[in-house]
Amino acid sequence: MARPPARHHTGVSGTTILHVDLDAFFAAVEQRDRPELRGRPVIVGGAPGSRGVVSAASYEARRFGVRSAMPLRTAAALCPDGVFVPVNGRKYRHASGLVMDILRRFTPRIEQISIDEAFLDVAGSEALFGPPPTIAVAIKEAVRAEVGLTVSVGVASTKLVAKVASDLRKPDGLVVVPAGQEAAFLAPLPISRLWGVGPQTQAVLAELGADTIGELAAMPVDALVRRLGQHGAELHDRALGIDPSPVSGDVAAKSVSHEHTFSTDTTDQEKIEATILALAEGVAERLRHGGVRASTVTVKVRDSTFRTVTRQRRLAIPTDLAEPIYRTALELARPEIRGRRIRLVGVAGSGLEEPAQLALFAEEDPRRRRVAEAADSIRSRFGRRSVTRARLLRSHLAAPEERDPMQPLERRRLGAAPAGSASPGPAPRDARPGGAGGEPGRADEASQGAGMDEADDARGPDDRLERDEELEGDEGLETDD
Ligand code: TTP
Ligand code: MG
Ligand code: MG
Repeated sequence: MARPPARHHTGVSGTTILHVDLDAFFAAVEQRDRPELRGRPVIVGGAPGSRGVVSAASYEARRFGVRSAMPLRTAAALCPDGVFVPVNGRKYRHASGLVMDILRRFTPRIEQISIDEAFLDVAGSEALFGPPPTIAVAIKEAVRAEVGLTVSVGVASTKLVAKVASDLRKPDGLVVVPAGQEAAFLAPLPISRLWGVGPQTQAVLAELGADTIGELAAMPVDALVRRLGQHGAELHDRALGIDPSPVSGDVAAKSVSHEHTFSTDTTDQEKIEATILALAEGVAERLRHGGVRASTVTVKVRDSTFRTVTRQRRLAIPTDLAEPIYRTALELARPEIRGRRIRLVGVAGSGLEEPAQLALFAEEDPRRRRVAEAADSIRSRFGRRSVTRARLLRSHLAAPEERDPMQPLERRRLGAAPAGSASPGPAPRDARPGGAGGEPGRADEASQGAGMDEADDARGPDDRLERDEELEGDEGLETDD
């Protein structure tokens, strides 16, 4: 795979918006789970004679003309050999969560617009993951490997064009529309592909002589406005691929989080705190790559009885550094950990703020920031695992209790502070717990210990606090190692 371009070259193309949509989603989940249904016309919605409508049709069923929202009876008439299966919402929600968690690895700038699709703005992710088409391929591969489903992806400069693009080569499609090509890309397509064009508008436009998007773009705006009012002007813009709406997702409202389920419930304070450090590092890294800072830190602790508590605190200064996140998380978690067998811990940063808003705030220790940025840049050049805790250098097997002793060379390279040191070392990593508590040496060990990357690499599903909370008790989401 091509080496990611340097940060200052990124975003030049401007085509940083991805639209990702699962293929025949509900039907694909059924085919994944029941191999005998693969290659067959699968219709999700209920029994063929029942009164409901089709939720999803596999691509095999679509050849018979079966479509979503069609009465099941019609589907049965069109496709008598179809396999009709009931809707299993819980299963689809679980699969959807796994996919969204994969997308969140690539950027916190994600806007989920339905159960099976989302927009991403990867402008801040190129240094780490490569140019947007490379990210699209990586997403497709990860979803296939980890969830067993295919997605189609559109890459473009606007949400509108990305969405049209993702739909164009389904299933398993990837369509990239280079900047400047938007209008030409849209021109031959029927107007119905445009957002906000229902059958009524379509009829009016047909009357005016526009069946394709290109014909609409070629019409004088005045004529459209006379006939359709302001909507006419908007449609004209859209026909040219113009869509100013940003990907408005997690940045304003959501959080970046990681959590870890221990392989066996534990009372080992040190192990738990080491895990919290690793989770804080993961959260901080993702904040930096998303170009945002968190103003609130949340910690989640679940014990062996499944009692789950979350505690949160606002920071005086929003941050994208591991240390303040770790320190805060630890203070919040300690009273909840003491004397209990712990099953899971999670750390989240929320109240995400963009740099523009942050000029108001004083910069924290600039040296620490430089160290964190150096680590990011090394990771982006040599891969995620080049600067991280020692255990992660070795394996994807991420159990915090697997604490391989560091090689002396690695220790030097990572610049581990001497035992007892409370100041940030010269290391290219930002998570020096410093005086955050605990005895000397413990912090250093923590830095070698657990891995947030397990949330990324081994257990996408448990990665988000919010959704997990929402679906509390849905053990489909609980992923043990
Ligand atoms: P879509 O993404 O619209 O459709 P799809 O994923 O089945 O097929 P594709 O994207 O490849 O064209 O919808 C996602 C899921 O939402 C779909 O699998 C089932 C559900 N759904 C309904 O239940 N009713 C509907 O009318 C539609 C359109 C979708
Ligand atoms: Mg879909
Ligand atoms: Mg969809």
